[in-house]
Order: sequence, then structure tokens, then C-alpha cells
Amino acid sequence: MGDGLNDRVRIERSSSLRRALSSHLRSHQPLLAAAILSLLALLLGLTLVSPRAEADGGGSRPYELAQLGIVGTQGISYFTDCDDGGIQSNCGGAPAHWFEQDLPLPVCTHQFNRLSTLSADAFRSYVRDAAAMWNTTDAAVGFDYTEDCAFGFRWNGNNSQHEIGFDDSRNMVTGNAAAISRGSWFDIPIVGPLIDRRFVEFDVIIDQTIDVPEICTRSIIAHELGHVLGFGHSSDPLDLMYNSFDPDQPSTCPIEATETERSVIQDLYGVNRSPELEPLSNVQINPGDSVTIIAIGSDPEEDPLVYVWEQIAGTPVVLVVEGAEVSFTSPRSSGPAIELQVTVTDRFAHSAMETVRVSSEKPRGVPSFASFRAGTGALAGGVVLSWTELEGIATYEYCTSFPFSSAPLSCTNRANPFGEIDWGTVVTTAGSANQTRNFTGGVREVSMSACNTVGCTQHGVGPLVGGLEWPAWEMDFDYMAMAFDVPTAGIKFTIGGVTNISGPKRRFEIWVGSVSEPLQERILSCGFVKPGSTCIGLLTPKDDGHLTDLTIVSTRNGTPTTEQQIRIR
Ligand SMILES: [Ca+2]
Ligand SMILES: [Ca+2]
Ligand SMILES: [Ca+2]
Ligand SMILES: [Zn+2]
Repeated sequence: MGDGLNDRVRIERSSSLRRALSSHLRSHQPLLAAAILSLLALLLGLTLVSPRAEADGGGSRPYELAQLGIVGTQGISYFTDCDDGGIQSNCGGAPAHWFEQDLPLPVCTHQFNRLSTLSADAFRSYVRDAAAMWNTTDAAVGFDYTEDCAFGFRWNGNNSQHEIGFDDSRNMVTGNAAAISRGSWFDIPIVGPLIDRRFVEFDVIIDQTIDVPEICTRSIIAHELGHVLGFGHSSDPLDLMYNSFDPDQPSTCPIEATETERSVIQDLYGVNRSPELEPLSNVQINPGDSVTIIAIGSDPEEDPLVYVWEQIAGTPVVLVVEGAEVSFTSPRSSGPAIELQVTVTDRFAHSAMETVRVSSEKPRGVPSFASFRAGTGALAGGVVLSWTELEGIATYEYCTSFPFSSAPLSCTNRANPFGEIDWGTVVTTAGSANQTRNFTGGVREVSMSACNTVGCTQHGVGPLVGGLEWPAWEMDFDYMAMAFDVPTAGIKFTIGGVTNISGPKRRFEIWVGSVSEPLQERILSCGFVKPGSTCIGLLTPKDDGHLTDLTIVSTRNGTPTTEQQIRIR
């Protein structure tokens, strides 16, 4: 039972400010020991109040930009401005920050006294995500989240470990507070006019009893890590560093720094962007092959880069890593694809990631026939037959066979799933202009298979295709005919097409019929087809007329009529 004042819980980020002289610095830290006289600590907290109250004068105010020498209009203070807790003599002025030799800043988590509603994995993943988010703000600062802390079981001040943990009997998070960040720094110089400030240690302490939506727990962690980098609070309710949020309104629980906050952190540390990795192409191998993969990373600042390789799928293999290069021997038997992930990290733990799939499986799927069209560019002067591309393919195999024969006549390897028609019927005699010539031969069936080093897919069928050249009448065209029937599904397609390769424009018509009576139904009149143009006629399952023969009829005044009759069923 609460205090009964209000049933609407509101969590407010406010702060309580304390000044503390460190009392037990370890002797093996000469730098800190020397600075003991000016080591300062500040707590910035998130306070849970019900109803909302300005109990401790909370609420941030915009800092005086002129004091900080920063150009801009951000209403965001620095941690050492102590804006939320009243004026204090040793606050304000040069903002505290981490020095480059402290970066990337190692932070770790303690699970002791963890919120009962939060799993250890979820806690770690929220911290991991928040640290990664700050690492993408393009500033010369970054977190190295090292998972659970190696030393101790709960957070402690002055232990040289930057810890994220939960409150306990020490009761550091008091009243209705949700979390606090406890930072310490020293002034440079220790005595005399302030020039700079260097953070020494930060601990984030989360109340062990808060009950807020997941997004707000994530927001609290991201917000507190913002303090760790040197932020105070923002006066803009949309900013991650705003000092209050309402757990009933998840929209008040941002988990990403805004553009304004990115620019403030870049002002404080300078700009440093993330490295990039060139995309890795998937690899096809034979079982038992040795494989070497090289990642190629680059960094806008030419920071030194560190590569980490990790296997994320497939039968475990032994990775031999040498910088950007990884080698392994694949299992002797074909199995699921091996997937590797490479992460490249710059000096501030900004990172980029790529994955690569190494497969010793035959490619899956079947190329399906896609188009019959006049070739252009380097393929001009003929017809291009194309099939769909499949993933992870090294080469395609284009085959021709006699109609209704499964035995290939010839097969050739291709880089792309394209084929052409390099045979045809050539009529060398002229004859008379008013004759009609019926052709029933000269077509071949074409098909396409996709291959990697392990094997090939089944052949994807294509149409029956052929060509006619009759130089005496300037005829030069290619044509196709195809039936695509799925009897079990009651599906029937009938397709015919023609491309006028180089002859003068001719009229073409596409007919269906039987062997003895080929011209029963005209499915398309193409009109004149110019050289380089294609005409395609199609009967869908909704249409009638799926007969056994398809005939391409061509006419032109003063030339013979031709009929290419093709049995398709
Ligand atoms: Ca600590
Ligand atoms: Ca407490
Ligand atoms: Ca960089
Ligand atoms: Zn705060």
C-alpha cells in the first residue's frame, strides 16, 4: 500500500547533490592519491514520486552557454554543472570528461539484489544495447561493456571499477528514486584556476524495487550511461537526458540519444565515427575444404582496428584468426551452413559487423523461366531467354534438347541465367511471293540449372524455341512456344511469342489448334512487329483454347506467308 496520495505513479528524474571527499583510495593509484584533495563526487538520480513533486528542487535548467564556451542552444547541462542540485562552489566551469587513456570506458554489471522482474540476461542485454547506442553517437568516446564484473559481488565506490548494479542495505537510492549515477572526478590543476576535469570513477545504482515497463528500464540505463559520459540533465522532454518520465506513457522513455545530445557529446569529446566493413560474399565449398575469409574494414579517422571473428551457426569448427583473416577446415560431411560474424572495433569501441555464410550444400530451388525478349547492348541481334536468379550460385548451366526429350543435346556454363538461340531454319530458295510455307521442325527445348561447387539444381524448364532466316525475302525472326500445365491444380498456361530480329517489319499472329488443324483460334494479332521488337501472346487458366499446337503466322505484302507450327502438349 502506498501513501494513498495518487494512484498514478510518476517517475521523475531529479537529483540530489552530494559532495564527498574520497576517503580510502588505494595506494596503487598514485595519480588518484595525488588528486585526493580535489576528488569530487556527485550523484544524479531518477526519482520516483507520487504524486509528482519537486521535493528536492528537481527539474533541470538550461545551462549558461557562455560559461562553457560552447556554441549552440542546447538546454543540456554537463554532469559537473550540478544544475539539478543547486549551486555549489566546485561545480560549473570546465565539464568533466574521460581522458583518452581511459577509453573505451570499461563498465560491468553486478547481478546482486537485481530487480525480481528482470532476468540476468535481460539486464545484461539492456546495458549492452545502451552502451552500443552511445557508441554510435560519432563522438570520440565509447563504452566497453565487459558483462558481469570480475571483481566483487556488488557495486562499490572507490574500487576503480565502473559498475552498474542495484541498491541494497546501503540504501543509496532513497525515497522514491529509481536510479542514481555516482561520479567522481578531479580538477586540473588541483589548485588554482580550473582548466580541465577528469572523471575517475562512475557507478550506476538502480533501485531494486522499481516496477516500470521494459522500455522504461532500458531508458533508465541509457539515461544513466549518459551521465557516465558527462551529461547532466536536459530541459527538453524529448531528450534522453530529460529528468522525468512517466511509466504509464512509454513514449516518455526514450532509449536513444537525440540529435541535440549527439552534438553535445561530440562537442565534449570531439567527433569520431564508426569503422565500416565491406560486405562479405557468401561462400560455397566442398565438404572438408579449408576456407580463408578476409574482412576489409576501414575507419574514417584511420583508427587502428581490431577484428573479432565468431561462429554463429553450423557445426562448430576451429577458427584460426589472424587479424582481419579467419581460416578453418569445414566438416567432412555436408551439413548446415557455417555462419561467421566479424566485428571490427576502433579505438573507442565503435564497431561494425558483417556475417558470412559458408555452405557446402547444393543450391536450393529451381530457376524459373522469366522472359523471351530482344537482346540489347552486347546481346543485340538476337533473343535473350532468361530465368530467375538463385542465391549463392557460382554458375548457371544452359541446356538445349529436342522437343519432349529429357536428354540434353548440349549444355554450356554461364555467369548469368541467360540463354540464346543459336540455331535456326535457313531457307535458301526463294520460291514465289504468294506461297504459304508451314514449318514443323527446327525448335529445341531450353532449360536452365543453377550450380555451386557442390552441385546443381534441377533444370528449370523453358520454352520450345527456334528461328527462321529466309534471306530471299529479308525474313529473320526467332519464336517461342510453351505449355505450362499443373494438372493436379487444374492450371494451364499457353504462351507464344516472336521477336523480329533484323527483317523489315512484318505482321505476326499467334494461333492455337491441333496437329491437323493448327489455325483454330487466334489468341493474338501482334500487328506489325519492328526489328528488335517482341510480341508475346498468352492464354491463362481462365481462358479456353489450351490445345496441342501453337502456330506463329507471319505475313508481309509481297512476301510468302510463314507458319511455324509447334507441338506444345
Ligand atoms: Ca565502482
Ligand atoms: Ca533504496
Ligand atoms: Ca573511428
Ligand atoms: Zn539523470
